[in-house]
Amino acid sequence: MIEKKSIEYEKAVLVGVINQLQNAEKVEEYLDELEFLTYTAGGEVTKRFVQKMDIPNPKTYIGTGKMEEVHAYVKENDISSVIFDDELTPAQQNNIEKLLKCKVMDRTSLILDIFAQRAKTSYARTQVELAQYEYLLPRLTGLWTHLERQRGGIGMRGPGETEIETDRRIVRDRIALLKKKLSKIDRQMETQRGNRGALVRVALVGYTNVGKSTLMNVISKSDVFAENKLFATLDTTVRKVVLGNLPFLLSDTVGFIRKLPTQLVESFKSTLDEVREADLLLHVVDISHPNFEEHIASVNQILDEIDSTDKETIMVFNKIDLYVPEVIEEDDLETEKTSAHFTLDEWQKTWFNKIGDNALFISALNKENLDQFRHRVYREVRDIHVTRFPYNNFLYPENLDEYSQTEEE
Ligand SMILES: Nc1nc2c(ncn2[C@@H]2O[C@H](COP(=O)(O)OP(=O)(O)OP(=O)(O)O)[C@@H](O)[C@H]2O)c(=O)[nH]1
Ligand SMILES: [Mg+2]
Repeated sequence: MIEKKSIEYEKAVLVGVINQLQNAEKVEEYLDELEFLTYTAGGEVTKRFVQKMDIPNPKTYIGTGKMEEVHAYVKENDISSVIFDDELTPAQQNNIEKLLKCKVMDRTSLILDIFAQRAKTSYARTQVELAQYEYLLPRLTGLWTHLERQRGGIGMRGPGETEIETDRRIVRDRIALLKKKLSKIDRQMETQRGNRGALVRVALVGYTNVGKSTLMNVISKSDVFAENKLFATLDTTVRKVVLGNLPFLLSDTVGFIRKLPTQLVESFKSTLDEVREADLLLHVVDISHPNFEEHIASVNQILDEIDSTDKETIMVFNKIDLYVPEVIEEDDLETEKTSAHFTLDEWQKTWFNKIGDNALFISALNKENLDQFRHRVYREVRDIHVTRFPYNNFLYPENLDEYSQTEEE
């Protein structure tokens, strides 16, 4: 498991479906994201297939005619993977693999693959491996031959047990082992967190690639890996940051995505503990992304899954340097104004009306409005600190021109 070494770009095609829940435009946007995921995993997309259908075909997800089209293209162009935007049932995945004779993946398995590629520490690798096995368990078929080597005959096979049942048992054992390993690390991490003392804890959360690590780096002057690919960060980094004379802990963690596989959320629970135990969330949003409102909703949904929705939250709209509204030409009387046409000013007003000064607009890359950001965070952290330690009356200067100190944990 987990092996995914050299990256040479494999040719892939994408498949999406238009239905009552997602119109043609949405599907294109989802496929844009799927293409970005494919690229992150080391694939190059050469074609997209889209079909309109309300109810998916239980055997092959898309219809027979469409499947033939895909098949012809795959054969002709030496395609190695066909990637579906929606989750396939284990049976569908099997059937399609047999028909197309190439790798068949869905969004979930692609995300798992990226996580496997990106997991560096043994902790992250254990979490990903667990998620991979849980995804695989219902998908085990007789074709899963590489287990044969590990099985090593004697004592492994009960009387009358079929091969596939043996495979399932091996996987279940492995899952149990990984869970045990994780809970041991969890206890260690809990102790570590307990040792951090009485500092206020702030966590950066948000969709993947919105600039969390970049913001972490400029605020804490640290050097967390950031790049223009999805899921650059898997492991949590915690830094002690001092604003004025007020120290607090800032953590940067894994980004979220639409339809984040539940297996991953489950096995990353401890990584997400950092979020769950935070006093304040900084929800970072990439305002230059056309779907940023949907991203906010996806993030909120995952926060809900880990019981973290009622936390104090500041919305940080990042990448204002890249934001360009759609424009309606003066002689165009047809197009109706939507939020896509909002200027940055209009967005600021809209959010100010919703949540007042809990909305900030910055550019972490160009360091725009960072002073405002620091002041807002300072104020919030100070309030939390004062509430928690009412008798701790050291002076907090309102002048925050000195932010230079940071320390590694
Ligand atoms: N133009 C612009 N680019 C930015 C800004 N902030 C971050 N970026 C870029 O956005 C990309 C993603 O940044 P990261 O900091 O890695 O994003 P992240 O949220 O940590 O992403 P994951 O760890 O993958 O979830 C990088 O290429 C950054 O240089 C910004 O304010 N403006
Ligand atoms: Mg990051």
